[in-house]
Amino acid sequence: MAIDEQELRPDVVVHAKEATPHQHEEQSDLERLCINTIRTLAMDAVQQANSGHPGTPMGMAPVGYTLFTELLDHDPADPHWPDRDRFVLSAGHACLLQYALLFLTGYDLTLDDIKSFRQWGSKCAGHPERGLCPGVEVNTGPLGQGVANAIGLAIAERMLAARFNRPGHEIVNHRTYVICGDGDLMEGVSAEAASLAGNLSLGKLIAFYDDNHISIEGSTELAFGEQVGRRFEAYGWHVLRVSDANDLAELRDAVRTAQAYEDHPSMIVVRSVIGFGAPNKQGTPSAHGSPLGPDEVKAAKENLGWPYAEPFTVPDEALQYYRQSAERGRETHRSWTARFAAYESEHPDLAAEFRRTVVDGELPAAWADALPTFPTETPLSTRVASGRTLNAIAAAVPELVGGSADLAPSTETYLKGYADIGTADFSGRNFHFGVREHAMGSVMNGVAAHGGLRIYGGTFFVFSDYMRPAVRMAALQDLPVVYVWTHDSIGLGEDGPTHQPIEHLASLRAMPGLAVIRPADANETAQAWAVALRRHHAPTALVLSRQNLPVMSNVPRDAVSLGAWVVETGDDVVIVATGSEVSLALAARQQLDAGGVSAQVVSMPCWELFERQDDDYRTQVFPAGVPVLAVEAASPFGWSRYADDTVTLDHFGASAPADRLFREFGFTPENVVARAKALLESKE
Ligand SMILES: Cc1ncc(C[n+]2csc(CCOP(=O)(O)OP(=O)(O)O)c2C)c(N)n1
Ligand SMILES: [Mg+2]
Repeated sequence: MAIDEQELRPDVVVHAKEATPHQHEEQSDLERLCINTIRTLAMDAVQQANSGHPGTPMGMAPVGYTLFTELLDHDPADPHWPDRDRFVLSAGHACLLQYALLFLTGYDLTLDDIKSFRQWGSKCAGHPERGLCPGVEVNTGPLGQGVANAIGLAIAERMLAARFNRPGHEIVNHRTYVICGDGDLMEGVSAEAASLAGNLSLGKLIAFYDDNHISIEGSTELAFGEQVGRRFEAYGWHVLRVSDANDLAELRDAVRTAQAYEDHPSMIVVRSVIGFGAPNKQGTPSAHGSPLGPDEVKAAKENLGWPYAEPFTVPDEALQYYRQSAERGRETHRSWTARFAAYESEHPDLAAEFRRTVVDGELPAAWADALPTFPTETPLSTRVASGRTLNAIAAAVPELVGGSADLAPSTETYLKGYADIGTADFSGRNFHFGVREHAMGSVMNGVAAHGGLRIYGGTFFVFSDYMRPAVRMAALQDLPVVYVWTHDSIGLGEDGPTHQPIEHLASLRAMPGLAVIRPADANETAQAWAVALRRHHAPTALVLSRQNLPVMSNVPRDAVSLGAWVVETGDDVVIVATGSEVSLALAARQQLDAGGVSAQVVSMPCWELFERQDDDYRTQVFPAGVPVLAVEAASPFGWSRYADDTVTLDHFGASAPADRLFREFGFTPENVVARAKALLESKE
């Protein structure tokens, strides 16, 4: 049933009266009990924590119930089973919906975990956390990103299906479900990603939109009166509508229809009532994000026909039903294991490859032999060196896939000789993310969270700002994604200050868990890729030059993994630089030498990795008592950690050829020499 015009009334306002609960004929007593178990757990947990969001778990409880007991192919005993369906609660604030369902269906989560919701050490954190709570595929909470993560998960499924399935052997074949709310769909990132998903004709993805007409400040009419379903239809999604979340028959019918359409993603717009059952608060923002209060909890339980006075009551019949429902997924898992064994005997090499990439997430043996060494004769930009490295290792690392936000020719991110990922075609390796940096970052997170692929994404470094929310989520979740950020400084020249990063290095270095690598030349760049791919549980940023840089001959094999290394030794002063400024530091060293000053030049591609080195190594790089001058065409912020003075930029750039900008802003050997001498004098 396609959405029809009359059903979409932008002027609908929910009145509490309209939302008065009724005993739905469509629900059996057991179904109602099971659904109300979610609602009461959510109310009680928020009440106990005195913090949290009861409203949406209550409103969407029937959807969660149907999804977890009838739709999801999942095995609570093995949350990592590779062919499980994926579920993302993009509306992460409603996490009690997910926690209740994970506990009830038998994941390694107890009622005590739910009782300690939002407390120190609980698996039930304030928002769902991957790795902390079994069954949580991705961290959600920053609204909108979960939708894009789900799209990444669904893309990974199609890509792995294209790689591994063979006639008669469908070993990758699962769906991705996402629950999202008004806030998710107000956020641009969900629109960016949904547009991409539509363009890819990404079937096997079903989104439930919790159309409750309420967000924190009041009715969604305040800021979000559009016809969301229409918008998704325009993106190329199938849009279906369920007029009442409590109508399980309508819900099942919509899901069946959505499942049957595998040629496009589906959105089921579910009209629900936030805080359903709470007589004085349902349908209003006061049910969104604070405890209902003891009186309202009591009234809600009465209103829902809940006979148990004790908080956190889980009726035996309900628990039993939920636990039994998991048998369906367990059976699917068992049959998958048997099917995988048959696949393994017919296609042993593919099965081994599946185990290596999807199950173990390991790199192939000897892949690093494919890493190139660049000759010193020809200067090369580090972006070109990155592109050549990628292409050199592509055959050896088949799980390496990626693309760019419409900048592949500039970011050098294209894998030559490999197909594109296009409409309903997922056999290739090159993504076209479109000009959608935030979605690119979030889709990358979904692909990485799925497992089986190593993904990179590129854009200009200055637009890392547009990706940053997703970068933070990658770092928070230890996801092994690689950012290829080129045009890394005023060195990009003519495009001017809008395109010239200044504060980006400093701000990204401040992000826990992210390794920011700014290689000085082509050989450091090849090593940077090796470091990035070996980081199986953390994101890496490669910050690369547009302009050509001299290629060094003496880069040791561990130059990048150590974070910093001594390019030339010296006694009087250390000049530490990164990226394009390393060659500048070397030129300054020569002039200082002629003037009788002995300078040590340090290339410091990665602060984060240097911080892990022992004191011995650190004092080789920065000998005690020797003054340090840092040279970097970026903000000085942070350099006081290592340096006594800096040649840096504490203002924006300008539009001009790069050479002129470097001269105007003091990035010349002469100025570095003068500043080094001044530093030495100040220390005398
Ligand atoms: C990016 C982002 N901005 C703001 C918030 C804070 N926030 C949490 S829930 C919410 C309202 C969401 O409304 P909706 O999705 O309709 O959820 P409902 O009130 O229906 O549960 C806001 C603004 C957030 N979590 N993420
Ligand atoms: Mg809402």
